Amino acid sequence: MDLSLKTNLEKTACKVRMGVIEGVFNAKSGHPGGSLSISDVLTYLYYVKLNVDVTNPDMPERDRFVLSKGHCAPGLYSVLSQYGFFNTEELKSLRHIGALLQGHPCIHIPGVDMSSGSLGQGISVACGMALAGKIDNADYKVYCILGDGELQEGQVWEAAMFAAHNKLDNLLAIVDNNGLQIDGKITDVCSPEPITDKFAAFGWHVITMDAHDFDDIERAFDEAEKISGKPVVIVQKSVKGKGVSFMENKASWHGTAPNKEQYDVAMAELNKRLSELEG
Ligand SMILES: Cc1ncc(C[n+]2csc(CCOP(=O)(O)OP(=O)(O)O)c2C)c(N)n1
Repeated sequence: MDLSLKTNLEKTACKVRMGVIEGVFNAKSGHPGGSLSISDVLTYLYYVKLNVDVTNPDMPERDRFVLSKGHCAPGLYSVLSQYGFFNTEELKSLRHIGALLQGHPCIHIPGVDMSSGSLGQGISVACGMALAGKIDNADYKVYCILGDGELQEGQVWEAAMFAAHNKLDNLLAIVDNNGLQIDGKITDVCSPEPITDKFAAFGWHVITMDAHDFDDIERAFDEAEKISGKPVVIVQKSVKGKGVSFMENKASWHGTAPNKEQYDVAMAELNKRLSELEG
């Protein structure tokens, strides 16, 4: 990847992470861990891949994005605000009564294509959007992020079967394989492993990538672009809480907001990282 593009993406992802912390801190609730693990791929999607227009969020030919693990709304809201769908100030009223940004993505928010939060449903809707695109001969693509804990939902596998049956090669799913869910390791609670073999058995083209390395992200998305005749899934190896040292790899940060002291430490770390990138 071009070095200046890579640095710019890293800087943006850092700002996306700051927005996540800002949001959950001000809400005093919300989901930082799984938002931080998808901050890089969200940044890549919005700044490199998705054909979307902030001045026309409902543009019919836009690429669609569904956050199937809807509890990670702080990550989605943060990237949407960075990209310009709405003001970053909105993040400070996350989850407040009457505010634009509620705890889970809602379709009335500019840039949000689907309300989500009930795990398993988002990928099913994404399949429907992709099938509609095929029927309409439209050339938009549908992107969908799922959690690895979310794979415990039976509905995910109905959708997986449906997507392969209908040869939905305009659908790209990304599984955020951070290895943790609300109350511990996915492999202790109810293991969805081997994730790659399962999707392959369901008829998908499977790609793996390092979720926090933009060179590898580009490689994976480039490979996905070349596949036709079947849906594609990218299983990204990620770190829950990535970018905030005390949140990394800790299930306890799944749905907990930082207090003022923790907020200050997190922001200081992210600011330091941003300054390093800005050289
Ligand atoms: C149908 C349904 N059951 C339960 C929940 C409650 N819930 C919210 S997040 C979560 C764990 C999800 O784990 P994972 O998909 O791995 O998310 P991540 O670690 O990426 O945040 C659960 C069970 C839900 N949102 N929907």
